[in-house]
Amino acid sequence: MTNLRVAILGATGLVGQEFIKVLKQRDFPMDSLVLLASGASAGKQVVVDGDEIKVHEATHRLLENVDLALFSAGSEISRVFAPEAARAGVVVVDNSAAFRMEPGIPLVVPEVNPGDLEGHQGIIANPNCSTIQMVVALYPLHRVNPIKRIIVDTYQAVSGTGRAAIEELSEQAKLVLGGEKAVPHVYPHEIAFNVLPHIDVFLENDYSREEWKMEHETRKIMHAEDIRVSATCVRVPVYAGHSEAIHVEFAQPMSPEEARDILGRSPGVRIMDDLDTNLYPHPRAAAGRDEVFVGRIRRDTSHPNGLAMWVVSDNLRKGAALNAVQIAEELVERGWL
Ligand code: L14
Repeated sequence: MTNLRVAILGATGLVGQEFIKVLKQRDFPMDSLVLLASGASAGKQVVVDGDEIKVHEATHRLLENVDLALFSAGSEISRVFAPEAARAGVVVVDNSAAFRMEPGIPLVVPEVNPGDLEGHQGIIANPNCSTIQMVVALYPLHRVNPIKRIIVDTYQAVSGTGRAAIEELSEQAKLVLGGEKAVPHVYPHEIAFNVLPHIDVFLENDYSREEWKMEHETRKIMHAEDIRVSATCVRVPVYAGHSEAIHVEFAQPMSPEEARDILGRSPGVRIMDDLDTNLYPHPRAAAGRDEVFVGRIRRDTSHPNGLAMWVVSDNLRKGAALNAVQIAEELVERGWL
């Protein structure tokens, strides 16, 4: 197989930068790497392996000269560039929410539904960060004991929002420690020393769109239209790594030992669960890592068929860039790219 010409759209953003790192770390078979971004970022230099690569303004022409394009520049940009690139024969793995729920567009987590890539039409959607880590942890259990209902509460890092949010958390933390008042810009309220039950916009039914994504994307990825999901998505003053308290109701009872046994053999999962030594996942331990970490696995005392668990993963890696690159690797392996 010949090596691929790869483009990254949104190359200067947090996920864009993570794309570059992950491609390099995994030795992705590429011949060339084109970095694209908005006009505002064009001309910037990005250092890759000691080499400076110039960032170009995204155009249809530049995009159409590659085999694979990884997009993370927001839904609007994806809607402008992805369909045309796909028509020109480029395979687009899109990290935005633009196409995720569109029928016929695969929404893929390689550990769960790689077969959905078959017959793709050029656009493949990368799921939402909170959804990815949840399905990696739950799908192996669902396969042996169907899940009926999921109640999930998230604790999401500010890096999901982007660089401005990271800066806002740092600035506000300094102000608050200095006894001064912080004025919020990125979020509607202070995020330093605070938590906000608000991610993405609020919808008609009073859930947020992030909560809606966890419900609908989970069903699509797991091919489980009957699973009921209720999420509360919360922003916390953490830089990297999303955490989730998950309560699952199965068709039949499942013991914590069985769940640990299954998850211990599941791809992409790492169990961290030893209460005697205070071993459980937390964002500072998960940041920069590839795995979905699972701990605090216990019986849900509120339901005979219930389990409770705590799931943590790096939202920019498995939650975004790593999952997208794994999709591309899967396509290469199966000869679908
Ligand atoms: O990919 O953390 O749908 O504010 C949208 C919300 C990514 C994270 C998505 C956040 C998410 C983002």
